[in-house]
Amino acid sequence: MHGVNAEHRIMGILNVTPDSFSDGGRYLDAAAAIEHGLELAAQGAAIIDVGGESTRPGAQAVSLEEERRRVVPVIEGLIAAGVPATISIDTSKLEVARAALDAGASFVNDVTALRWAPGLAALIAARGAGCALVHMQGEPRTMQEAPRYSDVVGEVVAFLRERVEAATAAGIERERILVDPGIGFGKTVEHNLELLARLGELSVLGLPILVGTSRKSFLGALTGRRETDRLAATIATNVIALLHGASVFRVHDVAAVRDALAVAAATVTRR
Ligand code: PMM
Repeated sequence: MHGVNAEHRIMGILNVTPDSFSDGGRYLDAAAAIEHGLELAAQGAAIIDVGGESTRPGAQAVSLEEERRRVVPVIEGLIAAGVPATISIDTSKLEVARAALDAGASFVNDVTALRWAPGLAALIAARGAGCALVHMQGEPRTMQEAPRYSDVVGEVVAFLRERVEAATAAGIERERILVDPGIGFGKTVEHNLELLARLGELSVLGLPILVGTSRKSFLGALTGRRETDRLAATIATNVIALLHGASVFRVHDVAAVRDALAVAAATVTRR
């Protein structure tokens, strides 16, 4: 194994959407969402990823006003409560990112890798914020219809290299960038598994690797489990990702994944 990073961090998922991947709208109420975010931090999440628009396959787009209305009170509430975590905003919209940064977020998780919103890269640079650059083939509404690659890992690496160059050219500091293969974003089960098995190849980019496998549908395809019963499968993929050099893990179930990664990291450092 190369590039194993014992100093890993967990990014806890706080979806403030009625149709989110697995939370089923439980956190649409701002007070409940703030409470859940504080709980994720207490369980060991170093980053809380607040999202107001679902990017699950086939999801409908949300208006700018609605997305902002969902996320801003939650970020303000977490900051007011002194949450001991970095707040990340999961958005592809310039205005939502700006409002979130104004409210106290300091990281932008854009699944379009700063391709869709002109000015978003410049905003992140001007604020000195961090960002995740995520690989996606196609767009969320249709990306799972016919994903196709000749070499999925090579294409993901080339894409991320180009996006890192674009981000740094816009003034974002390299030290503030995470790269993410975009598990499930325009990928078949086979593509996702190949990316996990060869994740270490992303280390050529020289940047920390973020992975998001939590409860995703390829885990359902492999286990036959529904979304809320995929914790064991989620843990397996996160341990695999850690062994292949990932250092940030985006998950719903922070406490369980934290324990699994603590054991995995403590073991690999003794090799
Ligand atoms: N996956 C989802 C949403 N945002 N962001 C990053 N950086 N990486 C991911 O893999 C990712 C993401 C979809 O999952 P959700 O609907 O459970 O949030």
